[in-house]
Amino acid sequence: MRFLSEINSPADLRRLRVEDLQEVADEVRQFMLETCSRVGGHTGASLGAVELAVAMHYVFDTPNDKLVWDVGHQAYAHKILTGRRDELHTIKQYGGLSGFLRREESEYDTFGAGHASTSLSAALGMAVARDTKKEDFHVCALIGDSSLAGGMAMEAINQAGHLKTRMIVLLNDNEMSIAPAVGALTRYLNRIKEAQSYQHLKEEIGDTLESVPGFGHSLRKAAKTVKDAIAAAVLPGALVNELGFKYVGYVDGHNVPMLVRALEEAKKVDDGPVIVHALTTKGKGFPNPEKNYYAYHATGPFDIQTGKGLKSANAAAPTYTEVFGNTMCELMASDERIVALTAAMPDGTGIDKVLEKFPERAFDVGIAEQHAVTFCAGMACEGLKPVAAIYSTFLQRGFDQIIHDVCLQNLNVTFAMDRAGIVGADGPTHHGLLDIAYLRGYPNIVLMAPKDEVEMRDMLLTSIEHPAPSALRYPRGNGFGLDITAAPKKLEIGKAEVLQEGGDVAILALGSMVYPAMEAAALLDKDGISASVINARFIKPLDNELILALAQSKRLIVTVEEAYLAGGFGSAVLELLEENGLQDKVKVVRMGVPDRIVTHGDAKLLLAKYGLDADGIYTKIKENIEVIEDRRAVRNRLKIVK
Ligand SMILES: Cc1ncc(C[n+]2csc(CCOP(=O)(O)OP(=O)(O)O)c2C)c(N)n1
Repeated sequence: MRFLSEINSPADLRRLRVEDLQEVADEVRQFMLETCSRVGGHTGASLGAVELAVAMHYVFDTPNDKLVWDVGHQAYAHKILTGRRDELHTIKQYGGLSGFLRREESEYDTFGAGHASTSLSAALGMAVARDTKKEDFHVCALIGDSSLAGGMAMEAINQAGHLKTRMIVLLNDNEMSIAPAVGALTRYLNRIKEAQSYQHLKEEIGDTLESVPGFGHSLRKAAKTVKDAIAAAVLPGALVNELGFKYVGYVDGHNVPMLVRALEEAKKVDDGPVIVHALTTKGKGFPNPEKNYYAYHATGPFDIQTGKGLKSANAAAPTYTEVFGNTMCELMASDERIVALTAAMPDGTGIDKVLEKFPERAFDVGIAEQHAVTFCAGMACEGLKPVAAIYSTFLQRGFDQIIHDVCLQNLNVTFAMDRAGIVGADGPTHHGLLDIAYLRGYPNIVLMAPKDEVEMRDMLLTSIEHPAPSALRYPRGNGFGLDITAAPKKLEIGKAEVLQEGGDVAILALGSMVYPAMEAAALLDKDGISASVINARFIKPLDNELILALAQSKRLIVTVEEAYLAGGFGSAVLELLEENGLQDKVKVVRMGVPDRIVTHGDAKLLLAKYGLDADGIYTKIKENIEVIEDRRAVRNRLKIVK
């Protein structure tokens, strides 16, 4: 590497000549490919933004000038150029670099990211702070075409255009979200491109007409007027101007000198916001020529020659996501009122299958979770049965809509919350640990968590058939490989499942924690402690009758959930006991995630860290029960540790 090995900060990059930058970008791309082929990552997204990162760090005086990245999944080149090159191989691993941006990780990460569409608001905030403090630096936000369509970004455009704040938006337009970009804004951006091409064509035609002897000038004039009229109608750049933004573009987002020129032009605009429109190709340079766009966005380790994934071909059990997608197809085939929805995650949620099979009853609304929820509410008002498949973490965006539009009006909307719990490598921005807390506190909603994929099918049917709001939460990853050929059946709402009866302690386990609880009970049994294991199934409503009976008959109840403890399932159990005056009758120990930010890394490891596995449950119960040996009795006596 002629240049890259000497670039330890953007200042090193800025010492180079513009003519050398394309080679720098090539080296960055090669380095990224070599690293990602070994450790995986958001390979495709980041490969597409290599030249953008090089140009931005060249043109802007970072970190004095502020670069704000949207989502942050495309920022690997930024990490490489800002002193993190040698750590890139640790990306997304426990103790390693974050897969997104974190202020604690680097002074060049000016704003944390992970969820989409935040960059323009944050950048505008920084620009306004700069002006308020009478400071002088540039602020440049980089945002993808799909994230630009997110509600927050639109709201920021509205305010930036109104305030006329000096800031730069670099639009990374690859016509892709994770799947192909959808929506009217995508069409609009395409029209800008068409109009720009037309502008170039017009200039060429103009020159040709000019050269016609005798008539040249007047012909050109006429052509100009007619064509300008057409241009005004089709030139969607006008809309950009109407909103108070200047527009530079479009430019080839893989041509560094051109990008440098465009950004230099944008820097000169000092009376308001400006958009630089760069066209890029997602996965640029990825070795596999096959157009597999899902593979381009994020990859595991791959063969650097062929681009083929290196994951073992072991036949793993189907994921919850796959089972969900297939079950939706089954249920939709027999009930025409069921409609399905994803917010820009068709493959991630399993809705891709539904979109294929029932294109007229399935919707990809783009990165628009808030809209998605109220859109479902509207459909439910008219008798449809919408199922919104949204990751637990992204549904946080739709909180008020769930309350105000769905629950308050008691509408039949089902929220299928994939990736509930600890998700692993994507880390704190993506863990789905809050859904119980944010959904439990308002009337009308039924909230449940299946212990396995069979129960997930049952819960999906139960939710859809329940004429009111409901949500089911299920984890990332594989199910247990159970037989799922039986038709889903409706469950009784608010009824838990007693899996094992035991006298000493009751383990109330939720969702993903049910099987580990069974294993823990088996370990306890060897130590002479007999445990009841209850599959809670419902967080709301709780199985009051069962829990109150347990409180009367047991001296220790342990609740286990893969969620934040604050406001969680265990809290609900405690509240129930308190409401019934039983809080002093039984000791309750809650297991879950404490009030800490959970880092990124292997999910198993993180779960173990918080005691959320069989060993952890076993150990916790042992800490709370003292076995007092009694040789004369059939069974040892047990003492609850106060
Ligand atoms: C609120 C939210 N919803 C969904 C996602 C999942 N997600 C991550 S990247 C992405 C696509 C972003 O597309 P775009 O902005 O065009 O950037 P590109 O990946 O094409 O560079 C999506 C949907 C997210 N990060 N945040």
